[in-house]
Amino acid sequence: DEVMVAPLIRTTISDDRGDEPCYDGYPASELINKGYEIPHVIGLLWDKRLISKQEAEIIKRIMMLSADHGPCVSGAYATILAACAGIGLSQAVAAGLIMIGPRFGGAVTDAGRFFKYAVDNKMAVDEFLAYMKKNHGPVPGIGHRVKSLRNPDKRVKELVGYVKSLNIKTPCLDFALEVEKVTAVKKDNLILNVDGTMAAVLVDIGFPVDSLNGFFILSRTIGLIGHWVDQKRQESRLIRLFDYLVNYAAPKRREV
Ligand code: Q5B
Repeated sequence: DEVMVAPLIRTTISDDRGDEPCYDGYPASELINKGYEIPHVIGLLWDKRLISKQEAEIIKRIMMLSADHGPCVSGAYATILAACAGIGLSQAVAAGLIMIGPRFGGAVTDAGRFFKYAVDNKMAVDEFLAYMKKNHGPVPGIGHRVKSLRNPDKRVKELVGYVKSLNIKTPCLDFALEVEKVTAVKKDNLILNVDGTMAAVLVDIGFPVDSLNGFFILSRTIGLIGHWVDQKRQESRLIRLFDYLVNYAAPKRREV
């Protein structure tokens, strides 16, 4: 006898019940055989649309430029620390991913949200900065620990230059660059950073704000896996901080 049950979940992006998965209706085999690439799969699974060749090229460049930024950033460092403690790949990568947040790498969504808010509401830069200061704090997508006007971020220049060369409308990117002009004068490391640039470009090509951190998470996972494999290959030892790296400010040993 057939029993009717209410569905437990509802999905609108993929279906694996045939002989292969379909992404938003497109069979994976057709996508691979007809010249589509990873950015197209992202477009189908994150935004339910088959993106254009030009949009795919922009996404590919974003991913390549943000795949890794060396061992010293919070994410890579956490993965390396975990790898050296003997932690397995998925957990060590998860440790790195957990670091992606409002200060490091995870400012893409909010940068996109606020730049879009400013553009949609036709805000002037000064008005936007005052609004952010009053209501939200540091502007996501602005500022970098080591990059500055004197030490520019080549990734940002490259992406901006490429997108600008396409002669497409980029209201968010244009606004973000105007914001940088004001903030970087106040303090020279308050530049438009990689999170903010990705965000503005991705909003300009129509990606939903909520998907934006996904671009950093996905790309940086490539680097985090690399760091784990690298430590494994070197048979690296457990890391323990040296005392001289710590400012011991606790009270000196004393009698009870
Ligand atoms: N101030 C990124 O700051 C950082 C301000 C600001 C207004 C701002 C900071 C920030 C927004 C979040 C963001 C993405 C924490 C960064 C990334 C990927 C990466 C990483 C890598 C990679 C750096 C000192 C003074 C204070 C602040 C003021 C700072 N930012 N004011 N709007 N946005 N940005 N994150 O150096 O008066 O002295 O109290 O939160 O977009 O993560 O390579 O490392 O690929 O891996 O730590 O590129 O900018 O300075 O926070 O001590 O601030 O500047 O209010 O003012 P710092 P702080 P005051 S890209």
